[in-house]
Amino acid sequence: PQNEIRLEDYRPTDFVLLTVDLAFDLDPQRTIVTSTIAMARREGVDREAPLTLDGDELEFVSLKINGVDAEPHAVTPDRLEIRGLPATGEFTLEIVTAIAPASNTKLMGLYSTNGVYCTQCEAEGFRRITYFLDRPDALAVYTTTIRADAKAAPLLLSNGNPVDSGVLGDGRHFVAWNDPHPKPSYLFALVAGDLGVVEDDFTTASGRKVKLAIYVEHGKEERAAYAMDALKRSMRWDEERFGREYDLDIFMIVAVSDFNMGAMENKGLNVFNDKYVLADPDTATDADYANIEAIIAHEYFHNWTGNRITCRDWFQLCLKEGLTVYRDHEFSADMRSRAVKRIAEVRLLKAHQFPEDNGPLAHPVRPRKYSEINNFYTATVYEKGSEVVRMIETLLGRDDFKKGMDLYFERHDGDAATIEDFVACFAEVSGKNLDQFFLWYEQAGTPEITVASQYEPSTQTLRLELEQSIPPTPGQSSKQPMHIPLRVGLFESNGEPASPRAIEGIEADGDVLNLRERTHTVRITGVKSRPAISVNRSFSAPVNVRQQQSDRELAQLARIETDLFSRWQALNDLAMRHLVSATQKAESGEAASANRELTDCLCAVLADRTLEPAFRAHAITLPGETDIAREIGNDINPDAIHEAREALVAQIASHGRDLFEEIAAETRPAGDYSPDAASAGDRALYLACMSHLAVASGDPSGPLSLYRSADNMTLLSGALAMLAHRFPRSPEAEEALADFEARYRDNPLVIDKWLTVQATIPGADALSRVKTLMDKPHFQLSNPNRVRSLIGTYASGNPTGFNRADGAGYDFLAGIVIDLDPLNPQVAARLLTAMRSWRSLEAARREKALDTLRKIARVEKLSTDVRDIVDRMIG
Ligand code: BAL
Ligand code: ZN
Repeated sequence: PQNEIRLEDYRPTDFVLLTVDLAFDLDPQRTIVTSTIAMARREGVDREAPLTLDGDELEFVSLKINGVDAEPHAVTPDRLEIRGLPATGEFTLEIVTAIAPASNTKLMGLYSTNGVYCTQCEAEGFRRITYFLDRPDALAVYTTTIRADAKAAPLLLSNGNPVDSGVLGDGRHFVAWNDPHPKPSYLFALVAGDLGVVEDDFTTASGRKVKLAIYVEHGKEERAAYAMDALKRSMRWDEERFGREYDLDIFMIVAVSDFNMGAMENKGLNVFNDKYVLADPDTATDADYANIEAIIAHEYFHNWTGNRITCRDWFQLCLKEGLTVYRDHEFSADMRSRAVKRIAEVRLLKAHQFPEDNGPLAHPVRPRKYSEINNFYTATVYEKGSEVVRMIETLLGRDDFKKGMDLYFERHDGDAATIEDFVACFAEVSGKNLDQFFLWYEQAGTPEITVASQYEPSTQTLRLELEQSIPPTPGQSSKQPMHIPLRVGLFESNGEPASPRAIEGIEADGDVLNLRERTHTVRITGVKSRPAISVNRSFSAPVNVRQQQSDRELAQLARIETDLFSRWQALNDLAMRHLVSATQKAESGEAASANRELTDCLCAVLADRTLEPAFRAHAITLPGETDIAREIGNDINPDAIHEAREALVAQIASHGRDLFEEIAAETRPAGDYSPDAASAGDRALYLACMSHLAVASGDPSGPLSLYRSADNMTLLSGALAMLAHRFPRSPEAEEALADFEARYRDNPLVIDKWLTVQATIPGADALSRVKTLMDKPHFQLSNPNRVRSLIGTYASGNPTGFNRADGAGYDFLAGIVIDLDPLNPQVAARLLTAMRSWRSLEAARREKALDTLRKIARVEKLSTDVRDIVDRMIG
């Protein structure tokens, strides 16, 4: 593979950075960057060793060494090599480069978006600004001076605290910033432009007053109120839960409309995709509010997990990402319902990470090699990385976990650390050996645990045979057994939790069984009746469980489990089982049979008013078509899955019709909109009922009147989706789609919802719809949000529409990827990952998908991003 970088090749830099002074003379076409770096040769390094700095598409202007003009030994847009530097002591380089923010379509480095200059430097964007040691272990204190036209850019922001400002000639002005905390270049940020601001303040636990500012386009200030509230709650929570205080005088967030990622945690100056800042009831759904809360928290939490303690190298990405996702999950669980949050997390993990782990792009949570680091900002590094941290908490218990985190913060503050450093803190405070556990970072693939059970009434003994296996993944054909913390619950025939006398054959800690061997035979005594067995409670480990269980046993668990997550899991398993067999029937042309056990069970949960509405909404939401495909595993026919799922939805809708009427009446929203979790749960349940009622009646007038009367975006977009998906091309659907477009044509973020709803209408027609929408003025290939909303959701959220039997969906995606690649390779590569499960399709589609991938691979000038993905996918 092209330019493969390997973990084992890591070595420290030959030169160390001391301070970095940056001066920007901003101009859209030709910005001049003067970088003055104080540095020194590292002790013990060969006195002749050259200094090689990274660049990317840079124009070199000049070099000075210790203030004297100098010539580089070699210079290209991608690299600057300097020889003859002093053998000992400090020296200064002054490097001048020229860049063109207005023509930077890759949105990496310094670019302009809607008239605002902004930067994105993670992972390797800083080298698109100036030649540098652009790697996470090269830390320095930065001072940044920004000079710009005062009218075009009244606002000049960078990391740290403002230290100077003034007026220059020619209508220009300047602001200087100093960031006292040493940081790597990927955390550098600059923003300049004319923006509105919302200001507030926060007093830290030790009594320091911090200024808070959120910058948005003029006129959108009111839509930043929820983000500000979420920020203050995040700051307080990190103090209370982890003892982490903020460390600068000012914390700033800037919302921009062209952004490759969701957001970026630059020190003191977070830059956000505006989708994750702007919200009001008229334009944002409950899901948008929840995402804003989570992402504001995530970026803020990076201030400690990522910024104060950063990564030694990019292989350690999960050190900051997995841990920070774990922290934002815990924050949301504390702000909302813990069980419902866990269900949503696991749904997301299974929808995104499990397929990644089971396909050609599978990689360990800490990869050992990469050729393009942009392609490793994955569900595995983030979501599985978070699950691994959660397992450490499960193994240690909350107190020791907290002690381990305290030690990590204390010992590594200011460091560029490794996963070994992190795990060692937990081993040390708990005295536990985590060597085998470390395999979670090193072995890819979702472990599978099979559970067989036998109950002997005469001895009141339950025997469990537990076996773990981890499927082969690219580059890892055989795996070692892992240390898996598996929570197991037993429920006696009277529905009460069993209280076993003893557990033998495995190390048990409360309800956690510590699997360490390939197989364990476990004897549990003192179980008075044949129990229902609940495995992987609260999803204690990111594994697949294969268990011999009757429908009756699952239905019983769905009624009696005390762990709410596991109640949902039991229901989901029951539904999944039916859906898999119904898909097989659909493939062979058999009609779907009714499943009373399942529909009764779902209705019982729906009717249980002691359960929170958000949980009941999850409970009656069947596994998605992609989930069913994952469960089936191979020879997937998406049309058969769709048919089977639709048949079950119809059965549930008609069986539960009266109940849906009743619950819809109880949860019908009244009063002013509030984004709190309880109100959102009511709306989720109400919409689920309305959707089933629309199916039961076959009549679009219900969703249309909901659409017409909706006074917030959650209900409005919910009704729009019901109309478009359930009654495509009906006059009612057309009316609502036209109305929505007319109402929100000036609000691109809301138009994104309109694009998504149409891109995900099931069936082969989706492709022509998507093509038509691409010609609308709303769509721009240069804007990542538009591309993801229309093409991304078509390719990854519309299994029947995208996996057309004629392969036209794949060819369409390939065309877009090839067109987009020269403009924005990062987004192009991400789009292509929608095809990562191509090998599990049935033979005809598989052939077509492979043809398409080969077509892309034959394109000569592909970016490293797309080349890496396509090569790994073909394998
Ligand atoms: N560091 C990239 C964006 C995020 O994960 O917060
Ligand atoms: Zn992050």
